[in-house]
Amino acid sequence: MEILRYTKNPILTRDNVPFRVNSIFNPGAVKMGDKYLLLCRIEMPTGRSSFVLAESNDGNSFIVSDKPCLTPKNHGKYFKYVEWGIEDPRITKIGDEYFITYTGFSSYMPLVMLSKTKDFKTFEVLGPISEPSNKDCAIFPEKINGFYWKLDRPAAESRRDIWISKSTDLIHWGVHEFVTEPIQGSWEQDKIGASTQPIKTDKGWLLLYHGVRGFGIGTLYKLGAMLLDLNEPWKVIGRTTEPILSPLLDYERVGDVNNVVFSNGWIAEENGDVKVYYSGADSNICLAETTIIELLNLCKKS
Ligand code: BMA
Repeated sequence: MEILRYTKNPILTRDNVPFRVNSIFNPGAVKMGDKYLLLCRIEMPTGRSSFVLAESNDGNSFIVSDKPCLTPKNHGKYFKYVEWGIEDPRITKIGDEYFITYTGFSSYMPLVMLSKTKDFKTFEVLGPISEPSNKDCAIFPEKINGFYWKLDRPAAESRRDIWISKSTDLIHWGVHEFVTEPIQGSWEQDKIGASTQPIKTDKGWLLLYHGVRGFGIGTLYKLGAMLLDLNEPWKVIGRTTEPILSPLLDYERVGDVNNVVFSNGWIAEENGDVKVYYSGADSNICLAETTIIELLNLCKKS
């Protein structure tokens, strides 16, 4: 079963950006006080990506800032790892700081970068937290068994699986362990990767993930959900067998990369509602709405 799309999708396109960009897509999402924030990937006319902030009071209509807030040039001694762009931010609030994991792209190939901020105005770049090739990194919002944990997606030969590792300081990571792999013969058979920061529920950690299947001349990116054990987060205890969002509408079918729904940000409200921010065809920002209960039920059907 698919989750509900917002009727006014897409909520942001490049026409809403007050400066010249090719596209705006794949935002990280978080609530700061009463404000909904999207840290959006913008592909600049050069074809390299940076981030810009968009703000909203209701989570539906967003105003995009008048200039990028984080660019490759802000990366000082790490510039060589992000020279070709920074992509797909995921935001996790820990204490009063927001930790942002994202792809650094360069001739060294994609790796996971980490920065932090308190206000989304100034950012401290902490550096790479993986070797290449790795992407799709999401940090859990609290310590489990005395450690911070992150999910990521190393590219090992032809394998594209989700792995987990732990840390005491969010900078040094180790004890890597395999979590799960694409299900063969299904919509996600070629690659999977964590989409969003995990949300804590009393049944386990909820995670959105993307799955990819290649066919003929193209690929299809769809979204699923899984539930990870609360205390042993490397254990998958539930998983959707069918996608919960697939590219069906024109704004998901046609764009810079056709037939893609991709997400790296969602916001859980205190009442259990969940706003999933996603992009159609790598060319816009859209909203879909669900609840913790619906997601838990969908994960049960595995
Ligand atoms: C992935 C990432 C995303 C992109 C998706 C679909 O590998 O690069 O940024 O949205 O492909 O093109």
